[in-house]
Amino acid sequence: MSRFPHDFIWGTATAAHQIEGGNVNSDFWLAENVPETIFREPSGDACDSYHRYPEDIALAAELGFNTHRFGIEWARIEPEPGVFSRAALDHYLRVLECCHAHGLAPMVSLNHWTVPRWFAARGGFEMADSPDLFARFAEQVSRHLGDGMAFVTTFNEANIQRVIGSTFHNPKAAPGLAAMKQACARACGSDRFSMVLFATAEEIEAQLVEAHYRAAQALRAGPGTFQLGVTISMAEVEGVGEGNQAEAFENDLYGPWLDVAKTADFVGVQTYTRYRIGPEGRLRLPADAMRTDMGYEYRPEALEATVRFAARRIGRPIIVTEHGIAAKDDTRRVALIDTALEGLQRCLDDGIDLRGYVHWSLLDNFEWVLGYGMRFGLIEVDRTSFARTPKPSARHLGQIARSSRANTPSSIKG
Ligand code: IFM
Repeated sequence: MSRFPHDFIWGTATAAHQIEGGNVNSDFWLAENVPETIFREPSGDACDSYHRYPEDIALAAELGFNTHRFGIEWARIEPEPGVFSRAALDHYLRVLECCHAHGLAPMVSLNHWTVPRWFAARGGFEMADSPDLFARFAEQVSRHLGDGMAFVTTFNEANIQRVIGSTFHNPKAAPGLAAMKQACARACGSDRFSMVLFATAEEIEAQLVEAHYRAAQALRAGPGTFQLGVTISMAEVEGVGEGNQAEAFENDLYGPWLDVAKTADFVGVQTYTRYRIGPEGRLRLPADAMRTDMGYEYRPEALEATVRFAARRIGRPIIVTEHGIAAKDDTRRVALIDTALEGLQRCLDDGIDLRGYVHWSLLDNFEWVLGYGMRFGLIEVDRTSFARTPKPSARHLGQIARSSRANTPSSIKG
């Protein structure tokens, strides 16, 4: 495993809402708690990382990583429109300082799907002025936190509406979703409630693209020398049979985001599986296919395929900003990591500008509508005591990171 460059980025990823706990002012908190919710369970205290982040960061460093990806929560930073919480910004400043103190380069997600409740209730990113509001938030982040960040990404899986649209907007699921959104709107005294994860690309994508550019501008105008990227949910897309629709499928999956990524310092590749596409569209998985606990195909080779795709179609430096597996059986995580990293080594051997690998996730956490049943973590979290217990996969990946690394990346400050 020592053929990785000595300054390769080795990290683990988290997201604010999935680990912090008590994110009461966010749109998701409300959606999880209305009687009409489609969530299996509410996020509640999550991993209590809002308070336990020093332990998380120390553990990541001790395991051997040199980068820590985490989200900052807009709902905490701007609890009311135009009202910015100094205390919340200071909290994230302490998180950044903690990363530096442990030799971890902070990789900050500006948006990992959650937004303030007030923003959702005014129409979220469906509104024409939403890019202004997102840029105003980015400007505050830049001013207070810009100096401490090594990497920043605007939207997490910017194309997510295209990826899961069919899951939530199909005729079977749609009534439940509509009822939940109506209940949230009612609770806010509004006639609308728009969430990033549950909107369609038609409704919000144009504003998201604009918001990305406006936020990037605000961030670049402020302090700091961080690298700025956008992350994209990517899957290996395999065409099957003559006349297959793989190319059309791919175009539809990524929409404008490949072009957007061409303007960023790096593209964040996030990969979990493969889609096989025939002449009539996506093929069903055969009954005997190997699956992850999420139900989709277990396909470690998909990461190499998507990194090669990103290199070919985007041509910017690449960081794998998420990759992992929902698996109660941790030996599957070790196997996934080993096979995927072999593929990444082949990419490097072929001269692809791949800068790093950030594993999803540091901790077992709140997997959105599926709740806490899905175990993506390198570290187990006791749901009552919040005790953290590294799994063998954590030591395994940490050891790979440590042994391949003589120096920390040049972008680490402090
Ligand atoms: O948990 C999610 C994360 O929030 C975004 N990418 C995929 C992960 C696993 O499903």
